[in-house]
Amino acid sequence: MAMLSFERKYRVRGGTLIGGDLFDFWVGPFYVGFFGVTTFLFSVLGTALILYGAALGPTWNVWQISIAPPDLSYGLGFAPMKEGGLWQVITICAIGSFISWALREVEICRKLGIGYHVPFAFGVAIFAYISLVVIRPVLLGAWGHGFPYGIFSHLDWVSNVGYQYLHFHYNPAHMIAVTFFFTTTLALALHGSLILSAANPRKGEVVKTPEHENTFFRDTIGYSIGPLGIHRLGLFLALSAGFWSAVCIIISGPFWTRGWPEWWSWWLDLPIWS
Ligand code: 07D
Ligand code: 07D
Ligand code: U10
Repeated sequence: MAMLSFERKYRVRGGTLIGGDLFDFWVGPFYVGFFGVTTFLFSVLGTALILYGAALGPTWNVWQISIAPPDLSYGLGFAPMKEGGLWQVITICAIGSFISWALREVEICRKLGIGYHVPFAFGVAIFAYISLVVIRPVLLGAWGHGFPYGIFSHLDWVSNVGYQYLHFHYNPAHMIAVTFFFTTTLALALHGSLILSAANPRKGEVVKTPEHENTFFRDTIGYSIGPLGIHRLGLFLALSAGFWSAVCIIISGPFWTRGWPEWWSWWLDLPIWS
């Protein structure tokens, strides 16, 4: 079925989580829905506040614009707008718009009768963000532990927090997360190349089948995970990367305050060496 006639067939009312028929319509290609409206409102307000913060700040250089969180001395309280309150409201807008976006995805899934895999996956990214700006700051007792909203300033934050623990590569959860990120790209490279090799042949040649794909890996490594399996694996790898990232930063500070290299002394302290 051509895309346009498929869209006509599925663009029917129903499946909304909230608001009934009220916002159950499309604007051009975009489905709106109650959560489209909340996404829109949160993102317009958040963006406007970033622009306001930039207007206050010393520069219009996009690389250097930065909205800093409050000073640590404000703890978990509200700070005045110009001293980090802006960061706090922008954080609320960001969380509001990310969660609205995920719920709008859920409504679209319900209309289409497909699973909730995509919003679930986005939920893991949202969890990673919330671990940085809510969970860890709350566990450490100050919003000032969140990262600043600026292109280069957030890189400075990552580097500073990394060196605060001496050598962040020794964080075991960071190792697991990094390994999952690397494995995700390996899996996507293998999958993308395999599909193109079979499904996009040279002019005049026939398209090959999933049997060809299976056989390639059986011949090469003795096992094929199969056409559905590789997508399950890809999703697992990518979500695990995000999940272990959240773990690696939540444990840094709230559950381990010394340098990460020192964590490994449990190995030297094993009774079997003495
Ligand atoms: C390709 C999908 C499209 C999304 C894009 C990002 C904005 C920000 C706002 C100036 C893959 C749009 C960008 C809306 C503009 C203002 C106020 C996704 C794709 C193109 N980072 N980070 C980047 C964010 C964190 C780190 C780039 C966001 C953590 C490192 C971009 C968040 C840590 C490097 C960016 C976030 C961290 C980057 C490219 C939120 C650990 C780089 C991102 C909300 C996770 C790279 C100059 C990209 C770079 C980079 C955005 C959080 C580390 C500006 C929105 C605090 C080490 N980050 N980041 O392609 O070049 O993502 O930086 O959590 O090297 Mg970052
Ligand atoms: C948080 C993004 C969420 C995004 C959302 C959506 C918009 C809309 C609109 C485009 C999690 C945003 C959408 C804004 C845009 C339009 C229209 C994703 C998030 C919800 N590290 N490290 C990680 C590596 C070092 C350090 C994670 C590698 C050094 C710290 C990952 C190396 C030191 C932190 C990772 C390396 C250090 C991390 C990041 C190599 C510094 C974190 C991925 C090869 C000296 C962060 C939860 C991630 C983390 C993190 C990889 C090196 C410090 C595993 C490969 C040794 C302090 N590092 N790192 O989390 O875990 O994505 O955050 O050297 O906080 Mg690291
Ligand atoms: C996959 C796949 C598969 C496919 C696929 C894909 C995965 C089975 C079948 C999909 C993959 C791709 C297409 C490949 C490329 C994708 C990436 C590299 C990922 C990164 C993506 C991007 C960088 C694109 C990001 C674009 C976005 C998020 C769209 C932006 C949308 C809007 C601004 C409108 C949002 C709609 C809302 C909020 C709903 C409500 C709508 C309205 C109220 C009306 C419309 C309003 C507006 C247009 C104004 C909106 C303004 C906003 C939000 C604020 C902006 C701020 C200001 C400065 C004002 O597996 O195989 O093939 O294809």
